[in-house]
Amino acid sequence: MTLPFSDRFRSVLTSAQRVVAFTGAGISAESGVPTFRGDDGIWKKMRPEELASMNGFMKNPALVWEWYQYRRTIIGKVQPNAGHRALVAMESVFPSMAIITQNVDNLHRRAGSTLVYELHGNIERNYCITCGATYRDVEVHPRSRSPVCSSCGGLIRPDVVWFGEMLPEDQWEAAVRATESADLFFSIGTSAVVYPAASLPLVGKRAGAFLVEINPEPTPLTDSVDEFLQGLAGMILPAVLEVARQVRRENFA
Ligand code: BJW
Repeated sequence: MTLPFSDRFRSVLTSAQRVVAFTGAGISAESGVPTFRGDDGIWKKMRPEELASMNGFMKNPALVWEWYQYRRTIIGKVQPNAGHRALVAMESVFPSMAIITQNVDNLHRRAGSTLVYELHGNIERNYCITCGATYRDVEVHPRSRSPVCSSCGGLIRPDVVWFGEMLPEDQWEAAVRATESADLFFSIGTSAVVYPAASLPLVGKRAGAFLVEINPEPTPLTDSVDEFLQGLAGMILPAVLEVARQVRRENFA
């Protein structure tokens, strides 16, 4: 696929050393994982405050568990797609490449990316809200409210970040550090409306990064980016990889 990349973007691809890919639900859409917002998004049918908040969980843990177990089933069946794989392959061009993801689906790690910061947790982990004990697999019985902790009897919840909750400090701080030192920053498949994660692209740009957005639809970020590549991540990222390899070959030949 040949895309009309600007000369400036091609030049940044030639010289960039510190590259960050900031990803959202859109990068996993082509694997078959539903996004949150938009016409086909899961929040067209479900209310986020009931399913992705501590209040919602305390009111109806069984409903929240049903939703997460449903999503786990979907995620367990899908595979990383061409977009995830292109980001892995980019490590051969940009060895210090960092992925900052809002996704909880673990697909970047499953694809093989080396450095992945997870801002909103990981759906494969769970923890007890009372004593903090961690659990990998939990059994959810259809008639129980929620799985409970074998040490203290507290409710177990998925290890994801809900509205009104702080992001994991170590992941957030490492993500900000990578963003502030990036010379090329990609914002991929995110509606860029959920904060504080959505602040990162402009933090990167203010610190000097060339900002590229990949999305089939414009977002609140689009007017501020240096390059808007409109389309599917699974089509555009392999094209970016190809051009990066080509311009670097030409430059170092
Ligand atoms: C494709 C594609 C293809 C489709 N290729 N692209 C200002 C400052 C700070 C905080 C706030 C603030 N204003 C409001 C807040 C609070 C709140 C917030 O941001 N709310 C906004 C919605 C208004 N933020 C929080 O509460 C956060 N915590 C926090 O702020 O802590 C401090 C605090 C503590 C206490 C009190 C007050 C403050 C926590 C946010 C946690 C978000 N959690 C979720 C759920 C995670 C668990 C789970 O998965 O179940 O994270 S919400 C959901 O949204 C999920 C996502 O990671 C996140 C972002 O969604 P994303 O990835 O952008 O997906 P979509 O669906 O929105 O977009 C998909 C995009 O892909 C679209 O653009 C498509 O076009 C595109 N696309 N196919 C490329 N093939």
